[in-house]
Amino acid sequence: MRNTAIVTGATSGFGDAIARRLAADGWRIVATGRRRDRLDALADALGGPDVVHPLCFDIRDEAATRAALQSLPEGFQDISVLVNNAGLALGTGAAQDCDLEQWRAMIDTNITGLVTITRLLLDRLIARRGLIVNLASIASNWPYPGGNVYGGTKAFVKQFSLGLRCDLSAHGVRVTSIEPGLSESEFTLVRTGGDTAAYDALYAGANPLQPEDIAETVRWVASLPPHVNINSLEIMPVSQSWSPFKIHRE
Ligand code: NDP
Ligand code: 8X3
Repeated sequence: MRNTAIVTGATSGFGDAIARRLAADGWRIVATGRRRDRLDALADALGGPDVVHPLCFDIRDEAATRAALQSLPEGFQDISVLVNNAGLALGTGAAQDCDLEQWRAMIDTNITGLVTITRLLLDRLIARRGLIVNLASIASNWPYPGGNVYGGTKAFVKQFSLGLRCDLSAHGVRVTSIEPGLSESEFTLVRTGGDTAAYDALYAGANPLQPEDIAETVRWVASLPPHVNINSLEIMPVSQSWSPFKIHRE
């Protein structure tokens, strides 16, 4: 009997690669996202309904999230790994120029959606002494211009992960915050509203992380012995490092 992992945001980027990598390791996958055609294609690619169960819902919608989890067929109900990957950034502008709707969408997705599905699955994860892997970001740790609310949501994800550790350690549930840096996916197209020139410029010559790099990290975390917890893991491409503090002069 295969163990079951749920991967949110499995329609592209990290989530798609994580689902593929865990399935290759023998996991059953519950794959979530809003784009049903991509979920169905992923299921077909990974061996059909015995291996992947697609769940199409908007993670910002609590009722839809509850209904989706309640609809899981036998064989996919005993979830022992939750990969909280669904998330997004919207905009790169200074706070004073930002659209409040975009701020709300990031908070509703990256914080409220993540917290909701986590709470709804905690009993199952405790019952199976499971694992929660949360996709935070280098933006959890380092501020940058235009990062404002996105960075705030990812700092929440990291701190929520560490807080969960405190509450769940007595139940044998492991929690890991993964904090990737520059990574090539649809993330930048979503953030810029489909600006392919911005996408090309960001990644040009940078040899960024690829979704498969993050998927391999998640596979490694999931394969560790049950007494080992990776608390947080910051990952950058070699090309990315730090700059000096900036100083604004009058
Ligand atoms: P992608 O844009 O490629 O994938 C994002 C995924 O999230 C998609 O599957 C999308 O599915 C899902 N998603 C977004 N909003 C919702 C929603 N409301 N309901 C359900 N699913 C949703 O980006 P990445 O793979 O790069 O990003 C994955 C995670 O990693 C995010 O949390 C991101 O913040 C984080 N991250 C990304 C980095 C990067 O540079 N790429 C670096 C560090 C962290 P759909 O649209 O079908 O609903
Ligand atoms: C995505 C990485 O640096 O664009 O979380 O915030 S960054």
